Amino acid sequence: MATAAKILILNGPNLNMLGMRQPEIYGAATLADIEAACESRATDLGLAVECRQSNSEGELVGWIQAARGRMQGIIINPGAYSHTSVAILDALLIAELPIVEVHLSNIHQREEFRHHSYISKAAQGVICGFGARGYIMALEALASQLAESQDA
Ligand code: CA2
Repeated sequence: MATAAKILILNGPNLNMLGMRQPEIYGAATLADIEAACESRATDLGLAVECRQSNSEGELVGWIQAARGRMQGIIINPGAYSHTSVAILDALLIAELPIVEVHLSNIHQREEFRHHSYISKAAQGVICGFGARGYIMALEALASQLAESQDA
């Protein structure tokens, strides 16, 4: 049996606080809930996931660099670094992997400074506004794309 494709799921600053404050914006699920749901859906889809969260830009860059050649895709919610980080953008471009950017909230309905994401330039697609379900949608998108590329 072929080994399962591996997807790195990265969450940026403050997302470790999910479920504790501002549920009207970010939902009631904790990061542990989201990661458990991703692990379960990934198993159904024949994928393996590695989930990591950091409040540090450098740590996120290090994990993206390490994913090159080891992972088959990246799902990333860069949190506030979406709106500031050329370093994370560059790391994602270097990774040469399919990347899906996820935001829990619809960043386009929020303050103007959240409307632009540096990360989107490296992303194949962006999912925002669907809450925790966005991560599952991202996994499903990568699974069908990986299956298509294996068939080709
Ligand atoms: O909507 C998203 O997923 C965001 O990436 C979340 C970031 C925000 O800076 C982006 O503009 C959009 C913030 C994450 C903060 O998470 C919190 C968790 C619990 C309580 C308060 C904030």
